Amino acid sequence: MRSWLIALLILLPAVALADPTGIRVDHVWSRAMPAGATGVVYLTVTNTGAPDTLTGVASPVAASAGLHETIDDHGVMKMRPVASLPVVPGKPVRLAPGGYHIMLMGLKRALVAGTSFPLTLTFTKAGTVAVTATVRGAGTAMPAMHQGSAGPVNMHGMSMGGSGPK
Ligand SMILES: [Cu+2]
Repeated sequence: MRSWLIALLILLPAVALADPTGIRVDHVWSRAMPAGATGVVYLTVTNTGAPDTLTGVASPVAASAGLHETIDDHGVMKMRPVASLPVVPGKPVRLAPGGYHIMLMGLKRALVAGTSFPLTLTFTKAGTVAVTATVRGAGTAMPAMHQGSAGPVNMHGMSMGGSGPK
């Protein structure tokens, strides 16, 4: 009886913090970037509730933010905006290098390794979920497309201009 009570007391804070919608976001990380550059955020979304959809992202550190997908277009790696991402129970959605990611356009301040910054994700059912991204060093397994000054800029000019070669 007593141990049952203790267990309940230990569990209570966790229950209070758990999102009733079943959406959980973790492993939220970013890369060190100078102010004015394009930043990137990776994370994992798990859902233990009803099927939901990730429809938007925002962060006070960037002028704008959006969901992106890296695709292999006949051997050429490109990025394109993604309008929404379904988050189905039992199938964690992993935003990771080489696949889905969050792009931070127009960084208002430098992202310094070892620091963190806030980010909000918007879901159709769960609404707005606030998370914290941890900044890792720039050299952490960075995909080629995000390297150098020309990479991200050219990528976005190509993928967003909608005038790519047919
Ligand atoms: Cu991107």
